[in-house]
Amino acid sequence: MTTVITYGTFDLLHWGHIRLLERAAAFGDQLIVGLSTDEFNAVKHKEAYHSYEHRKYILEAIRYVDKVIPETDWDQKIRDVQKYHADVFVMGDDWAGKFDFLKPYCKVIYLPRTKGISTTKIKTDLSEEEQEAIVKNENED
Ligand code: C2G
Repeated sequence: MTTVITYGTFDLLHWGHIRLLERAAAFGDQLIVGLSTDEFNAVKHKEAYHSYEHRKYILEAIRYVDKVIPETDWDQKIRDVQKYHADVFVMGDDWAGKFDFLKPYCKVIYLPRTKGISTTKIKTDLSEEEQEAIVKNENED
């Protein structure tokens, strides 16, 4: 049994996230996702739209995901790799090199990040569309 582990916020789930999970799962028989808690997101200077419970509910519905565990701090990865006997650690390459300290414990793989989509882009695009609608309505009034 080859176990893969990855971590993230996975807010406003999009196809870039799914591609990461799909590719990560392909490295083994089971995929564990360390999901950032709302409190840890604050540490990462991120504020998720969906709560931890809802992001967990969504991830658990994905065929590539076998288990979701809370990510509460930067220092839990070695403990998690040992606790869950993870053989492979996978992250998008926006994190390339940042988790090489795991190499003595498991295989470390950074996958190319999916271009053209991000949670930030979704929020920005929707905000701009809303602004354009407001301006259009004002011009029509
Ligand atoms: N990702 C991707 N392509 C995108 C967007 C995200 O491959 N277009 C990947 C990221 O590289 C990451 C995973 O999807 O591996 C989750 O992304 P985020 O939810 O943004 O995770 P992040 O905030 O980077 O948290 O301890 C690690 C951190 O918790 C990672």
